[in-house]
Amino acid sequence: MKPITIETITLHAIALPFVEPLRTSFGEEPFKSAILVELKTTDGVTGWGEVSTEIHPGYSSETMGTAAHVLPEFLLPLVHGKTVASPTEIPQLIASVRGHLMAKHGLEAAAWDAWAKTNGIGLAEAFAAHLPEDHSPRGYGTVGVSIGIKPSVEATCAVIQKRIDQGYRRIKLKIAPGWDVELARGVRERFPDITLMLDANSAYTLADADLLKQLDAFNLLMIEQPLAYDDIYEHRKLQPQLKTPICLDESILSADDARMALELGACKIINLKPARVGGYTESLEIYKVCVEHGAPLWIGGMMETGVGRAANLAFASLPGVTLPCDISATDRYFDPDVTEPPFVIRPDSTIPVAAGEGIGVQVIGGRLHAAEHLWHVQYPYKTS
Ligand code: OSB
Ligand code: MG
Repeated sequence: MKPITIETITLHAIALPFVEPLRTSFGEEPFKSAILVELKTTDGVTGWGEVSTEIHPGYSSETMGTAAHVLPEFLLPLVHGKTVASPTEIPQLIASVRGHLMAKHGLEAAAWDAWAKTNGIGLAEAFAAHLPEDHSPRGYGTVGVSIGIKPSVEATCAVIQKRIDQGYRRIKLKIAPGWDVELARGVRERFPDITLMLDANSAYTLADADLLKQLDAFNLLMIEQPLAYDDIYEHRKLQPQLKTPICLDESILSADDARMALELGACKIINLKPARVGGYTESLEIYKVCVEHGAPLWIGGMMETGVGRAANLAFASLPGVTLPCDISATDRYFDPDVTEPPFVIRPDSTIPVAAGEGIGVQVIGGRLHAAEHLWHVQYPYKTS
């Protein structure tokens, strides 16, 4: 495999209107925000990565503001002019910066795309090149859809029906205190057979164990992140009280966290968001931990643009990703996205990995500029 030498990196802060925003237990973002990382190598190859930070420090402590500060000030100088034989060398180059995992992820992702393109392979093959031979990519990801908090159970059921009609075979509903047991009961009555799961985004405490136990009645695939965003210990106390498997999202920032959570019994399933754990190098380590433990694994999402979604879908095509992923079709998120071609859901709830080298989708210049303009109109003080 050929190495890459990083010549220039350009950051694009963008805002994109959502087709349907996602209300969670911590609120709703006004539009999709991200910093797209454009990396050029000395061979003239361009790689793209997505820093999928939000405006508010609700899901993550990182924001558009922290990423716009840390990338140019601290991270980019550490990689400028550097040659790497593989993108898996990027984390050690930037290890002197603590935290800022989403910013690091976007930078590393751009290097993955450039490296795969330099070597004439798709991103899924690039990931598989760092795994044992029996982990060849499948060419598609099995996916579901995440539905936000709606004004009523009726309104939620209408969206579920629309998503089922589009081909989604796994439905995830956001919950919050007061929007949980009655929601699950109402949806189950209306849809007795769908694969259903809930995501609490850390809205409960151990004192709510009796309420959470009531959710066992609804045959849920899992409940995601019921307790605190930085907790493993109390999830370990909750899991034995529930029949429903707990899946950890916010609490898992590294392969060490995943190992600890699985071995302690704090969860039975891992949600792997490459953005949350600092990139695909750490994601590959988490993947290996899950394979080793026989733990079900799926890829979560940050409502990514086509840049981030293409790479996550490539990762989701690896055979150790065993459950449907939060990677939906383009028309669930944006009209239009900043990339072409769009991702389209098939009737069996799969999305094919984009064909071609690297991420396999093209960034459309005019749409990128429009999205940059919208960001600067909304948040002129955040980036230059
Ligand atoms: O908890 O999974 C989450 C989006 C923003 C912040 C947190 C979460 C989400 C999603 C997005 O659920 C799902 C998607 O990208 O389709
Ligand atoms: Mg989640």
